[in-house]
Amino acid sequence: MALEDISQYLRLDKFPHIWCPGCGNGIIMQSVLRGLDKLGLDQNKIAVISGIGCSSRAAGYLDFNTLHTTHGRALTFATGIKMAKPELTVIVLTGDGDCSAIGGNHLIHAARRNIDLNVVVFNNSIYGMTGGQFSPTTPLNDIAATAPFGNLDPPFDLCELTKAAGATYIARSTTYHATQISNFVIKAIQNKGFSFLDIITQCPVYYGRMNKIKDAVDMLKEQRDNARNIKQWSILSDEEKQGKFVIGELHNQPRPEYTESYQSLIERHIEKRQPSPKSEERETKSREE
Ligand SMILES: Cc1ncc(C[n+]2csc(CCOP(=O)(O)OP(=O)(O)O)c2C)c(N)n1
Repeated sequence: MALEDISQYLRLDKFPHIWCPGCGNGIIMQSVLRGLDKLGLDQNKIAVISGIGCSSRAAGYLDFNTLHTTHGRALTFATGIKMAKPELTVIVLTGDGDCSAIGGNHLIHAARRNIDLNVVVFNNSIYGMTGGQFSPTTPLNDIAATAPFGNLDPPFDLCELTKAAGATYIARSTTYHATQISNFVIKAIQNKGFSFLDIITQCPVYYGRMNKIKDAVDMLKEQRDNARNIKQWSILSDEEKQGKFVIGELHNQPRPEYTESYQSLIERHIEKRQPSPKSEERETKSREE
């Protein structure tokens, strides 16, 4: 099947991109665009916000309203934009470090508010841009530039974290399952509330090399072999779950969205302050006197 041409969403003058050979970031970026293309949204009504990191460079390559902000602060800028212009579809492209280390606080509070943002985490389990330091999603005992003898910090499950914090749509996929990513992007945007997509991706140059995985293809094969759909996952014992992870739509439970609640608060307040006919009469009288 021929794929749709999605070049109208790219700033082709910004290419070549900075990503290393074998990096999964381009697969995620393309899958996001394919989801957006299927939705047929007005390109000028989409805002893409990112922080700092290899993954966050994606915003610069996309021809929407874009902001490439500061490390860990993508969600704060995105929140401001959504509050000021709730009619926009706001997408946050971020890394595991950007959104769950320095930006972890903003992540849980944006989820708690259920503000209508669509977060796509390029989860490569490492700080790619700065040379392979461990991140909050680096698996236990894996090697990183800052953990040469193995990582001692137990990793976050970002889907469990955002579920506990209050996100209303949560899904996980991998760069091996690219078409699934596009479908989740569509569902995320259709959810009126905080949507969170945890996309497992490969960093062959830092993570792969330090952990003795031969190349990007082997990393993709690991994703294929270790991913379990929800049904398969549900029958595994804790022991069988070791080294594996669940992919699929993990949570979909709508509740009131923040910008809508904010708008109705304003309207309720204005209504309360409407002058009653009697007080208007009194005012006219006092003006006439
Ligand atoms: C305030 C601040 N602290 C630290 C940095 C350095 N820095 C830039 S990107 C980055 C980590 C990026 O990791 P991640 O968000 O996982 O993205 P990746 O590069 O792996 O895609 C760090 C620590 C910075 N730019 N600003």
